[in-house]
Amino acid sequence: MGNAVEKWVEEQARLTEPDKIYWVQGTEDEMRRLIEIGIKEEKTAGHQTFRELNPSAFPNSYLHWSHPNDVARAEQLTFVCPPTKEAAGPNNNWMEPEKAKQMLYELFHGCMHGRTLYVIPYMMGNPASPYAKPCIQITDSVYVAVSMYIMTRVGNETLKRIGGSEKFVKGLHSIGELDPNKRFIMHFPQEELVMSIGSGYGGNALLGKKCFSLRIASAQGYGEGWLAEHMIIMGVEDPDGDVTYFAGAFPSACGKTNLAMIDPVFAGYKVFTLGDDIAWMNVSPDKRLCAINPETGMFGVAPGTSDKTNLNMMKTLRAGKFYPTLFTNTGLITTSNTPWWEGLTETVPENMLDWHGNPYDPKSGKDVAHPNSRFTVSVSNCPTLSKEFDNPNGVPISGILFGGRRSDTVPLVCESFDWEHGVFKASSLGSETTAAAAGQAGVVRRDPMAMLPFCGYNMADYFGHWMEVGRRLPDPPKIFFVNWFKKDAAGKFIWPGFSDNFRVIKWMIDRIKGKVSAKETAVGFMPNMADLNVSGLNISKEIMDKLFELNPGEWSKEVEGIEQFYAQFGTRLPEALKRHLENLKKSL
Ligand code: GTP
Ligand code: SPV
Ligand code: MN
Repeated sequence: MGNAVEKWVEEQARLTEPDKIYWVQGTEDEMRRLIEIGIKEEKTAGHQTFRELNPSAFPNSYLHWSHPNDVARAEQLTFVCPPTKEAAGPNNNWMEPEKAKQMLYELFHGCMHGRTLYVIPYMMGNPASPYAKPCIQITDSVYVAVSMYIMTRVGNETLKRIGGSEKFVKGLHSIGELDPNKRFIMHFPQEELVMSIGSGYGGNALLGKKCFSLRIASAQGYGEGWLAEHMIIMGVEDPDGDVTYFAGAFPSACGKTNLAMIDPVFAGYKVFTLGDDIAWMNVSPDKRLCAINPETGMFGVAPGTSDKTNLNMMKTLRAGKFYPTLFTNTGLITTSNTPWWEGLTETVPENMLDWHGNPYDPKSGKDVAHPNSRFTVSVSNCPTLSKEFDNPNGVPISGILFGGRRSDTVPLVCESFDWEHGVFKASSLGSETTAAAAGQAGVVRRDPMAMLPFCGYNMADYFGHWMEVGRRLPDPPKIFFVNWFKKDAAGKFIWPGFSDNFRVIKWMIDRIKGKVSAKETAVGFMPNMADLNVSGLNISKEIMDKLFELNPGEWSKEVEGIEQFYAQFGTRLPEALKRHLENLKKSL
């Protein structure tokens, strides 16, 4: 018997009984071979592992159609299983760990008959970083294996790093029977172990992403004094030549990827992308909050992405360099052999296959692409990638944004009075649900710090942890709250969004640099209208008022929603949050 990794892999192979075991090395040749395997895999009912796209339009790009029941994160089937239910908190599904494992052993037993078991050694974070973590994922899906190449640092470096140690993150994944009744994504934070069966979809199957880098890592960060967050990281250079780094949390499908590579609408500004989904933030030796992105790819929402809304992403998708680019559950224009999704062009082209692989009938009123169709692409293809991307120490964060999808109530932008008030507001963040998770879309739910589905321990403790981290920062980042998604009575967005969001980012930089004052309101500081540059926008005074309105009726409903959400945490909820809620009630 060899080292701890070999021993663990052998145990998983005895359980899952694959035909073959293959240790992934991470070379270019190997990537090609796995893609070839995927291209040859049998097609069942539209489900297709890989299909090569037109290389002159989208080089090194492949289309994937998943099983139609396997298109989003399955929050109901996701469990976090520390020893006690209290440790998991009311925010997680929990099962007694031994009971959960017994159930999983039965499901995993023999699940890889006739298949290859791929062993994928990978790092989350630059191996040179003190914050990086070595991980091993096992999977029986080539789609997952190829996705891992794009999203993480795959290769033998990890095995070297683990060496004789027993300490590495373990992820066992099988697509099983793709049966929603036999689908589970279960986390065992005490053992740094994730077991996932029955789904090949990103967040359920790429176990380094939400499962490890958020759920398990957040619990580790709680013990070790750091934060694992559902956040973008970006740098903005201003005309003075200063670069201000921001981190920003928005719930799934609420604008992170778009913001991370935003086109600054003003001359003299430049945006540098460091991450679009996950940030690990540590208090550095010089007491600044420093963020790294542990990933190397972007798993982005396709619908709505176009040359008009996000030209930088379109350039990224067309770059197709070393790493392949995957399109999952988009439509296909058969004449050009290129992917298509709602919003890519204004009208639906002819000769379209929908995401099921069926000829598209424009009169059907159905979607061409699944609303949660996505692309998987390497950050190395991104024209705005920051030169600090690989910095082992991360970048110092001066501003943190939180946002959600709110048709009403929440103003375009507002700054918290201080760190603790910011934690209060973030803990009560609400957002309308989206297609990124299975279930009803468009209903407001509380999604603190955009982490409701990803916090791997009791959220009451998480709120306390956020306040504790703030106390260790002599000059903590300013905290801002934004809402790009206010609508009028007809259901139309009243703020143009996308690159025009940069107008709000510029105000934040001015605040951080102490260049402008602000108005104090019941919910925080809001801009003096003269300081928010909306020139060239053709936006009426009425709409501007609406964007910053604090409607008493809407806010009393909001406060009720927060109270209800807080109630489930009982006495575990930090006193300071209750106090801030009382203050808010009074000042409204
Ligand atoms: P996840 O990958 O699920 O975590 O999503 P995300 O937060 O990265 O969201 P993303 O940037 O992919 O945007 C999701 C959807 O919102 C896409 O359809 C975008 O086109 C749309 N969107 C992004 N920013 C804006 C905006 O400012 N205004 C409007 N109206 N839509 C936006
Ligand atoms: C999200 O749902 O927040 C995503 C996609 O970023 S997934 O990786 O599937 O979680
Ligand atoms: Mn996300």
